[in-house]
Amino acid sequence: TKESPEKKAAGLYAASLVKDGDAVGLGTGSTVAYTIKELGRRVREENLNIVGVVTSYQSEMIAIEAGVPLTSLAETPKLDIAIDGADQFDSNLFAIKGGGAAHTREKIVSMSADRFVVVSDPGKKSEILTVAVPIEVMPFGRELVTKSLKDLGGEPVLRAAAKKDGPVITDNGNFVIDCTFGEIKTPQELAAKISQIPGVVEHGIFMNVDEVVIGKTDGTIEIIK
Ligand code: DER
Repeated sequence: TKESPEKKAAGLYAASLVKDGDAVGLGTGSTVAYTIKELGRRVREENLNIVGVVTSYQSEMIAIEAGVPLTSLAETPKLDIAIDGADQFDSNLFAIKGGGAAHTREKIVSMSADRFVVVSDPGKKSEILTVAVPIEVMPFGRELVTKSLKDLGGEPVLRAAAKKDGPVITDNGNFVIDCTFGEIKTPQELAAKISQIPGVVEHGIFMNVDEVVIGKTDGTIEIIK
């Protein structure tokens, strides 16, 4: 993928927040990939002593390639910091995640951490959340979830795979439905309603973001807390 100075600036800055001895949640996507690679460099060159918990096959492959020592939530249930990207965030730091279909493990990891930092770029900042909400769904419940989302005023679309015939299958063996709701003025209310639908594994509305690091094209960063 081509270099993005904004994503790189945010990713590198977030890696600098990691301290010796930390257990780190390693998110998924192209922005946090910069963070994971930088942590690998710090492990190699600065002898940084950390362990990471990955959130997808993608982050696992990048972390192994970068040389970040890995652990599991079973061995390390309490993390010091989790770092991840997002698809959009609003003025209250509510975020929509799941563009990479990894949001279920991302939410588990981010909720296991004392501090959750989102690495982003200016294009993802929005006064009000408007992008489609990714929802991981048990295939057995797809039809019921689709109908229930329509009853909530959503427009659900089963996520088709790009290089595979048929739907995207997540790392957990499930489908993803992307559901637009127009302007999401009360994300917490919508989150509660979606969570109650039988067959929903997890939705991509995140309400636990502690800070957002926005990278700029000139390599500087802006922090929103
Ligand atoms: O799937 C996710 O939530 C990812 O964090 C993702 O959507 C952000 O990806 P990006 O950093 O490649 O934009």
